[in-house]
Amino acid sequence: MKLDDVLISKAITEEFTQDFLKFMEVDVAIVGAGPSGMVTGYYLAKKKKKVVIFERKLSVGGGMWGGGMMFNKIVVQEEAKPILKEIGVNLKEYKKAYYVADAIETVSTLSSKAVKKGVKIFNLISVEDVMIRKERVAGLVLNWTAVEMANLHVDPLTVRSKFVVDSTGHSAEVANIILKKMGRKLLTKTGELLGEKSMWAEMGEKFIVGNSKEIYPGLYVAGMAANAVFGAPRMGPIFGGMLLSGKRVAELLLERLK
Ligand code: 48F
Repeated sequence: MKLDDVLISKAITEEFTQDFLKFMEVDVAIVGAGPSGMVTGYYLAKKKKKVVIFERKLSVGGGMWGGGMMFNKIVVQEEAKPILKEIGVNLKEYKKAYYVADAIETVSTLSSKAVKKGVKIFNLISVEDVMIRKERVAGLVLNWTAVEMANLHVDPLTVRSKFVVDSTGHSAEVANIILKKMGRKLLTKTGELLGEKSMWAEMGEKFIVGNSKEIYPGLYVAGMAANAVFGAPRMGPIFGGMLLSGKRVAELLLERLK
């Protein structure tokens, strides 16, 4: 078969553009394709919601690839086992109620299942701002990560969504945008972003699901960002809370989208 270089280029350009146009107006726009964001997306797409995830980096998976200190195993507790079972990740019971999974298998299986359920993931795109309409978050403002890295003076583009999820991990970037850029209060005790506390697996995991909720009209928070917003501890390489948090936010959003 004779290959035409330009035809290959046209295929990529046309198909990407079609996808990008299709996902410019969605039910839920998720910021960050770490474990919590991908689980949120998976459970929303399972119920046929239109979901897009924007991921700054080349790869999805956030902080999961490296397990703990680059030993690429993750630990999950009993409560999160059903999520990994449903997704199809192999688990080994290490001690009663402590399960170990391969980090690479977990990220690759989770991203594959999310995408196959209908979640659209755009990588290499950074969320740099939000669209606020009628005192609620109504979409995201995007730019290429390469533009951000090179500090180029290029204007962004905007997508509209019924809801936004901040699953950007420790940096809680969307929450920070609301606070710093808009100067508006979050739905926390003080209205401020309370900041994550030092590592404590038990407490971090205990609080994360309760912290996974709406933090500004139209904006939900999932994963480590939830503990950062509400001043709870980080939990290190136990990932059950990330998965449960993602599922919780999907459940809350499914109620709102009814
Ligand atoms: O950090 P990350 O994995 O978040 P998570 O789902 O999981 C946290 C754990 O990995 C770990 C932990 C568990 O004990 O504490 O840290 O809460 O994934 C966050 C993703 O968001 C992307 C970032 O590149 C990463 O892949 N991200 C962050 N800011 C932006 C973004 C942004 N402004 N635009 C797009 N993507």
